[in-house]
Amino acid sequence: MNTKKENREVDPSEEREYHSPSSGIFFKLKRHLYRDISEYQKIEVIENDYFGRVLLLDGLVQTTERDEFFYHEMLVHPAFVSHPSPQNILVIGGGDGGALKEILRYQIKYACLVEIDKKVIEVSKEYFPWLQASLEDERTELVIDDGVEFIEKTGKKFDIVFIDSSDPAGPSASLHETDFYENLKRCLNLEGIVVSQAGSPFYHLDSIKDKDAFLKKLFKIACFYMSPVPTYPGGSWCFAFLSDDVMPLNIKRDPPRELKYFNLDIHQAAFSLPNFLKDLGSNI
Ligand code: AG3
Repeated sequence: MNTKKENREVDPSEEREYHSPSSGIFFKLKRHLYRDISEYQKIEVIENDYFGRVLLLDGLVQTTERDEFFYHEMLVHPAFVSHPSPQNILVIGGGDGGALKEILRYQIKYACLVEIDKKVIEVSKEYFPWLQASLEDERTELVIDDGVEFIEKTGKKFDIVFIDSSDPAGPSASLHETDFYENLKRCLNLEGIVVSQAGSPFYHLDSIKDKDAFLKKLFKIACFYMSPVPTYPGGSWCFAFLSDDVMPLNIKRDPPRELKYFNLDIHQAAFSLPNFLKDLGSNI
């Protein structure tokens, strides 16, 4: 998480994300492709020799061409292999389109992408080629709206909802709160699943523990799983799997063959947690 900004050196030849006040990740700039401040946040796309194009929102790395598959495959496929019949899918956030690209690999009826910041969509369309293709798919609907408001007013119900937010600050903050998840339950079909990104098990443990406490009150099945994501703080990331009916380790289908990271062995292993996360208590 981005903490204190004082005393931060600025080197114009690189882009940095601080993970603590004294450590973080840097990218040497091949060039700046885009940099502007939207109604909601600072949006940047840079080019780096190793990672290719990198999208940052308010200075936080969201996705890179080279390692996006870890995060997007692990956000999407665990729910798809465990749901009995996923047809109507919702993504809140995820304006870069990486999650949508994974969802559209399945034979679904409808995928709705709700992104608050239309600038993120415009910029991602230009710099991340998979977004344009996913938006052109006839099963996709793009809605520019605040995810919290969309959930409050929609009459639609979904089989799987993915919360592809940024960290709990700025426009994403409310997507990490109890009220949002409470409302979300109304939009779930029977056997519905919610998967949300939950932060770094190393840097954001307190926030993961808070979430665990309120999520277990709301969902019968509420557990975390983990995946490496090389460019995120700490290099590994937590996801929450939430449902009243569906057990994640009860596999219903094979994943697509063409994936780079996810397979059924990885799925099984991802739900095994290190000791410092175990006291969260799994209920699967
Ligand atoms: N969603 C998760 C981004 C979290 C990154 N946090 C950070 N770098 N501190 C990203 C959206 C990708 N579709």
